[in-house]
Amino acid sequence: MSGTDKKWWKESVVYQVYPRSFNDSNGDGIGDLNGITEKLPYLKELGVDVIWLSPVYQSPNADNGYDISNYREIMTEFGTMEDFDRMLETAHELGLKIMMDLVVNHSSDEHEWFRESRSSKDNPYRDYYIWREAKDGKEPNNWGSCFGGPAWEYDEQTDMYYLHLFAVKQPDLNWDNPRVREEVFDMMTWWCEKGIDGFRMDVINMISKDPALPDGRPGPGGYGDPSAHNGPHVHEYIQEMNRKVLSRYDLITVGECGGATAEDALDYARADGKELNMIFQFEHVRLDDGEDIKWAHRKIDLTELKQVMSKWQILLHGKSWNSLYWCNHDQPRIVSRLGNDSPEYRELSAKMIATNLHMMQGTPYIYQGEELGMTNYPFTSIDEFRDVESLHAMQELVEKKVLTEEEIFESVCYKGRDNSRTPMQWDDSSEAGFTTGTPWINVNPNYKEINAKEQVGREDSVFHYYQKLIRLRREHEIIVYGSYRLLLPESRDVYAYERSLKDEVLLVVCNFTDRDITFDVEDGSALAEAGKGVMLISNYGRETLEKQITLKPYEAFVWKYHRSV
Ligand code: TEU
Ligand code: CA
Repeated sequence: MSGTDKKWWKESVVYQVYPRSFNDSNGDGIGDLNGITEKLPYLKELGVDVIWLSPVYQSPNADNGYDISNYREIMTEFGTMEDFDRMLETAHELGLKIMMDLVVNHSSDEHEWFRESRSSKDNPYRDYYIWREAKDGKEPNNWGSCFGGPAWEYDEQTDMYYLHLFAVKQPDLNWDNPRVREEVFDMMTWWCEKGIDGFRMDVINMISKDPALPDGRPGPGGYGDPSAHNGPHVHEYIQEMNRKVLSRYDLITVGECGGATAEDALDYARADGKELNMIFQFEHVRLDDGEDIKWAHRKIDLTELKQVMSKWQILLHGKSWNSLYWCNHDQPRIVSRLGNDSPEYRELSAKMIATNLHMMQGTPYIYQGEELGMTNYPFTSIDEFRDVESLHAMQELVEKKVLTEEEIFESVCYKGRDNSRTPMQWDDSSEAGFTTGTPWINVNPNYKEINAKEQVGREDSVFHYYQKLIRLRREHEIIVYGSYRLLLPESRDVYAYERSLKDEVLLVVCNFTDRDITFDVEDGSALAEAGKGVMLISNYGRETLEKQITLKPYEAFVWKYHRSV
């Protein structure tokens, strides 16, 4: 295999479902599998190929399913294994594939392995997790957990500490133990045999820890940064997983790799197919972080965004494969973050941002509600939050005087993960049609204006625009396989780029401002042939191009032409 081979997963569009917030079929306020099955025709109509399901396994929900207590059972609130099988079968009948979330950096502390492991030092499962003695009466090193506090928890029973890079209830599995790896590979094989179509791998670049467990550089909260990314054996373990499981099936695989550089991607998403198909990188969603800290934020600078996106587009072309995403269950809503969620510009800017991403090279991921231009939630009090990360941050950073109460609240409102976890807005009936009961988290009050039913019924909606972007990808090979060139790198207002394949060119132009902007088509792309092309999509109904045009606020269009030689 080489980096330019054609593959179905390069030509696919993925839709992420966060089951807890998608559709509740039995009125308990929690989304479930039967709720998803009911909505598969909606996803078919949108036109996506693959559904990534956030975790549906048995879990005490300390982190909404990212803390798994049994990898072969379905979470009680979500239904039964029969419900799962029916969902999978219905999806396949409709031609939709199902990608499972694989969360194996850690399990729940309620997993049988961990119960055994913590019970005694000589238990056969002891070495399934990472246990260490106290050092000078304290934690074995200075590492902090990603959710705040130390990454070590003291356990009285055996007078030792266990490692948890995330919540206390998410102990890290010990991947250096070959039995752990076999257990994980067996479990993956079991799901593949059921007929699932792929895996999204949670924090997969953190599974191999430096055995010396060295102190990390302390951040603002006082804890050290764990040296857990790209650990010494990470590629060896992923290659073993590939040999023993992935290579035996025709799967789509994406590894979540926070902190990965584009160079790292060439190793994880190798053209020779020995590891994963692609990774989720984080560089573009960290551009509004404060220095060293997620919870201080600044405005995204468009020139920096262009630099980051372009670097990934260019470096991976022909050598690896990109994933393309703005949103997921950990990120705020993109229209509130990078666009303009006022009634006047919400739809226009949502379409513009979508155009910008969907015309790039890579496999696009759409997060539920993004196709409607769903917005951040208007939080007014701490009781409205559910997320372990946000709740912890609000407590800890105030206690440690890193930020004031007002500062952290403002920041969590802007960037907190609950923004994207509010229920899917299906229609304008009570609770947006998500549940007949009381939802586990508030519905965004704007559901009367923003909902699927209204948008499916309206030709110029954000929904129909996404539907068209997806269709274009299927119809124009250049969108999948063409090369990329950034235009006007210095512009702080316009993001314009070209894609090329043989003699075909796509010109993609996006105005990221709420102002009229003059754009010189000739300057931008040496486009003498402008008059002879065709408009593939435009959020203002623009049909033709002149040499100089005035872009309207948040205008986006895609022009396709043949380069004369
Ligand atoms: O996320 C890993 C991760 O590093 C971040 O996205 C994290 O959620 C946080 O936003 C850091 O500030 C994955 C999952 O996507 C996330 O939902 C889980 O909470 C986490 O792993 C632990 O399983
Ligand atoms: Ca339910």
